[in-house]
Amino acid sequence: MGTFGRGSRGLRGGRLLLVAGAALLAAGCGSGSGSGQAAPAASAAVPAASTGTPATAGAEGVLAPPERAGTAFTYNPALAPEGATIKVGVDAHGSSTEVRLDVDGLLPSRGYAAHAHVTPCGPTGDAAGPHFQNQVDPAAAPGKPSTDPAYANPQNEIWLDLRTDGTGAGGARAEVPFTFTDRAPASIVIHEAETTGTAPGQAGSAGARLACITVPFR
Ligand SMILES: [Cu+2]
Repeated sequence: MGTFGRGSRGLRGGRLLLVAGAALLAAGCGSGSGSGQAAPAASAAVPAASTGTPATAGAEGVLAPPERAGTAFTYNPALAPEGATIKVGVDAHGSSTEVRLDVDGLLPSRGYAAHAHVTPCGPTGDAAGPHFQNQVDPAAAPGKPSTDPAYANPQNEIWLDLRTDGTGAGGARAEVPFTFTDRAPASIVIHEAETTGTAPGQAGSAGARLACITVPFR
């Protein structure tokens, strides 16, 4: 009799299963970065397939044209085909943040520049706004993006340039030395250029916006 109520306690972990999928996305790199740290207690509720640190936020979507897109948009199906999958995992580690981007179904053996942007995706690529910057470039303004390497760099922004394999799959991982408090990015944009510019006056530039996924970063 005394044991009657105890069997259901494990149900408390059910909500954690929602984040388990995102954790698997982040685990794709297999870097094992958390090997020296004790696993959070919450991981006990995650099925044995969990192999990496749990992602604290993220999103997953299938590219669709704007008129049918919900989370993941393609603005150029020739270069970012409809049906391609985009996955983003966001994981805070103390004072730094790891962001992982995984794609499948893009063009094979091609580079794509990608970054975190400040607003959610919308009907056109412009909707995502400029790049998220931890320290905001005071010289930037609407229609005049930051191109100063002192601000437009992969320590102050989140750059996820990747190169696909022969099947169109690929991924990138960024670890940046900041977390999100009052401000956070809201999307990842995939650009036409194969890599992001770094020279003065071109830093952060990567050409037309091909695709976008709206991502909660916290
Ligand atoms: Cu960008």
